[in-house]
Amino acid sequence: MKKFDTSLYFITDSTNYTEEEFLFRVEQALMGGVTLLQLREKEKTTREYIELAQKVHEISRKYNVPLIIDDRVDVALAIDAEGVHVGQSDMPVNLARKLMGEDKIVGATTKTVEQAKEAYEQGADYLGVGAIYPTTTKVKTVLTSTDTLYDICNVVPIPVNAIGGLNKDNIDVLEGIPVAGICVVSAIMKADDPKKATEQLKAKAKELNLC
Ligand code: TZP
Ligand code: MG
Repeated sequence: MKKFDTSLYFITDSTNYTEEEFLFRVEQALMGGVTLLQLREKEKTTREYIELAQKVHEISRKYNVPLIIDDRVDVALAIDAEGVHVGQSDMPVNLARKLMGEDKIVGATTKTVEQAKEAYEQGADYLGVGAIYPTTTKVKTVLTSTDTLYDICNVVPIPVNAIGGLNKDNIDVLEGIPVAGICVVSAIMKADDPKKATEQLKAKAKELNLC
């Protein structure tokens, strides 16, 4: 049975960390209470991506947190990850769903109401919408307004998460928008203390009724 909670969705970025430091930070975030984890690698070879994914999966399993692989259905299937996340330039959602099967999680990035409807109709389990704020994470993205985010939340019956430049000091911009949660990279990945940063984000999101 597919069960997942997008309320505090941590997306990793191993850039600038040794593997040991990276895995330590991922585990700290899991200890701090992230509810969903995405491994996102843009520079690695397929072999490197798989090897890192296996190590991350070993850790995420201990915390019963589903692991989502960014972009790569083949890597997700190869390591038996719980899901895959596809963007607008990646494999279309319907094909990712076909390959992953009904029991796996398929997430999609959408920036407009039309894209959101299409991803839902093609079988997406959740959506990431943004960037809400400019981001320093390596990504080609444009900003999505909170009005569009609001409209997307109201048009699809699946969890919708906000993403992009979010941290504990600015997520109040989401108050009143029926998001299922937030996705963050830097706010946890680059924190001095990733466990503490996760706990603080979670507390703030709860306070704002974002999850
Ligand atoms: N998609 C839209 S913004 C973004 C992605 C992958 C990066 C978010 O990273 P950060 O560091 O939380 O701004
Ligand atoms: Mg992608």
